[in-house]
Amino acid sequence: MKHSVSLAIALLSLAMPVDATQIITPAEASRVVSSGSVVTFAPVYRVLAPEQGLETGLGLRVHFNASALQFNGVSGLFAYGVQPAGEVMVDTEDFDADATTDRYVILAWVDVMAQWPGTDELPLTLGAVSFEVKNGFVGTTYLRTTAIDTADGAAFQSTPMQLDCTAAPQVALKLKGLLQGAYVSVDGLMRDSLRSNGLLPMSQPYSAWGYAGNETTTAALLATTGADAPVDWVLVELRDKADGKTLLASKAALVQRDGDVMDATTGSNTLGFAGVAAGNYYVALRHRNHLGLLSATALSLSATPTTLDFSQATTQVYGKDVRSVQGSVRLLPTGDANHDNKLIAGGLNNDKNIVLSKVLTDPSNLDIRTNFQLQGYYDSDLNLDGKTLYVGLDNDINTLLANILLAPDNTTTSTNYILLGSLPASGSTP
Ligand SMILES: [Ca+2]
Ligand SMILES: [Ca+2]
Ligand SMILES: [Ca+2]
Ligand SMILES: [Ca+2]
Repeated sequence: MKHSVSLAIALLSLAMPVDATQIITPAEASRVVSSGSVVTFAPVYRVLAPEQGLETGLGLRVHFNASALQFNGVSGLFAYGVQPAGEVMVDTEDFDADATTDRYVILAWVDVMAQWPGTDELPLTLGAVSFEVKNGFVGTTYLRTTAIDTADGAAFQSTPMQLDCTAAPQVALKLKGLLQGAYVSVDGLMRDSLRSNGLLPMSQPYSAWGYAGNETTTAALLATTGADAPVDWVLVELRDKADGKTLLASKAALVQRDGDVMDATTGSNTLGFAGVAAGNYYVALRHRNHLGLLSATALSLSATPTTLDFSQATTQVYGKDVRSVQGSVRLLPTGDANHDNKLIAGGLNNDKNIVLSKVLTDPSNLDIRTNFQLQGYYDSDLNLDGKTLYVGLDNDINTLLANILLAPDNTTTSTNYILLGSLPASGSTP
């Protein structure tokens, strides 16, 4: 391994085009992370060069602070000319002029024909260097890159990645819930049509509810397929153990096809609530157009994750159990297009008309047809298939109607029945 790295360094000393500038920037410029979380540093390569940007290669040191970060390994290295990754070295010479970054690892690519990187598709992500934030480290640290050799006039520029490390959350939760609108019983999974149609927003959509969080997700997580593919954004709330109404903390997250709620940024199925002390809290799971649920009792939450699975029949919920029954699983009922915590199909404030008016008033529905299909990420898309549809196959109304007609207390099977959600109102939001 050492031999290859030495070879790489030697070969990089060969002629480089005069005035070439090799540039490394991190895929993410900065991140807020907590103790124990995994950080990926992905160097992105560009070049400013007179001769089509072709080089003999690139040798990088990735510098880090060993008091803050544990080096985990390197994966997904750009293949052309890649050399085996070196072991962790002590930065005695302080190549990056940052005394706090006391270690480095070497990544190197070499091409004796000086055709590197062998592609003109720049910028190029060179790989992923993985670290874990050490327990107990709180503060700011940097991942910096320096070049092993920039011989013969080639210049090197790099931008560090900034990590702001916070204390590990004192409250962690593993939460699960299934959304009826998206649930496909033959699969036992929810559909991810919003994601696969590119409709799922990168930022949390609950600002309209007065939620001011700045959660965002990543292109990599939105590219996930299979049972862990993201279905939609949900809102998780911690409420006061005294009444279940007083909101104490909120977090927007993504729910996966199998119902696991994941951190939108890291993809972890453990949700941490920064700045919340361990203790007893009611836990709510809410969605844009489904009735929300609250835990039956205040749960004891601590740094060790507490599990709450609303999809299990054995999991009790607060108030009347309004969950939809599908075989052995339980679902958050869909249909609350105007999010007033009620499902109404006829009369004042009904959800059916929200869907109808959304379809009829869209400017592209020139003929004002009731069977118009409106593509997009809208609360009126009650089955989360990426389109709002009032009548016809896969319309957004039938499940809403069924939830009302089949409600256990709707003894007269009336379309005017109002199905009240069981989630108690908190503050200004229903
Ligand atoms: Ca250093
Ligand atoms: Ca999962
Ligand atoms: Ca409603
Ligand atoms: Ca739909």
